[in-house]
Amino acid sequence: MDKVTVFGAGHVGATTAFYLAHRRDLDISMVDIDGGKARGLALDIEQSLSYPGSRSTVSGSADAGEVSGSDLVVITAGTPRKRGMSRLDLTSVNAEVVEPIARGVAESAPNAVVVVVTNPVDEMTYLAWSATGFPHRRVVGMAGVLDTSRFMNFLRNVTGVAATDMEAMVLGTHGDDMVPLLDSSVLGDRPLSTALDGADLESVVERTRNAGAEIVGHLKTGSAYFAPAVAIGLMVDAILGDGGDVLPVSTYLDGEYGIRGVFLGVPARLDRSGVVEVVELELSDREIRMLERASEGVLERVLSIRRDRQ
Ligand code: 2OP
Repeated sequence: MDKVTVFGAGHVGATTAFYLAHRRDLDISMVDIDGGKARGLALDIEQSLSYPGSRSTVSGSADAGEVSGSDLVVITAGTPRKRGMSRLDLTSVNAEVVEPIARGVAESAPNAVVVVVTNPVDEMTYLAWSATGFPHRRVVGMAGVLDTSRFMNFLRNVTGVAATDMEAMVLGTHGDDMVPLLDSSVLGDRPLSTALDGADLESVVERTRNAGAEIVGHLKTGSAYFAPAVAIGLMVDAILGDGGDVLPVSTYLDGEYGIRGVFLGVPARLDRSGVVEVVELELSDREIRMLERASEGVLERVLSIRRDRQ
């Protein structure tokens, strides 16, 4: 059975462990600085598996060494946003959490694929990659699947078209430089940019960009977790299922889309080795320009994090 370790037993980590335990037969370890919380939630999750018939096992601990032997690691640990905060406001506090976890993963689970969820995700993915010393392909960030899921949901609200009849994708950063593909996405059998009128499309894009903040605004002290957990589940399926699925993920670009040296949301083919290839879609000029702008922002922020942490 594959072993997955989830760092963080907060809402995102625990919901992810629950979803994964039901979805696939896995040996799941949840690690949290609050070991009691991780243990209690692990017991609860494992006790939910009998009737559905999942053979997964779930354990919880404060010991980061539990990651040993993991095939896949999901890092959700860190502080979530509170009302009025942007994801970038979390940079320094979450860097302190993600870096040591990543170093521990490199030591105890040197062959694992790492999925980073902690925000700001594109920057934290870079930090995790550099702290592990792993090849780029084995460290990916989760954002595009979540943002695309939200985008499709808002499109469905406006048009009534089911998500299964859309081919849509959101690339770029998990933040203000999110790039919902308007020219390259298809709704039914029409390009998105002609299927909706300008004002409707603009409001769907705005709502997608602010979807995380909208939820934080309602919850006041936490952020979303159901849709993030399902998005993580899709990535875990793609990686452990080894089928070469293409998903939008934050991955290292080495000249693809004309961008180099940053982790950014683009479509990538995933298997058990991580990212097999970045898939270069034929984007419109404006989509490419938006991706370039997004990459410049991430690069600037990563350089400033590196300066701060030297
Ligand atoms: C969100 O967008 C938590 O960043 C995550 O809801």
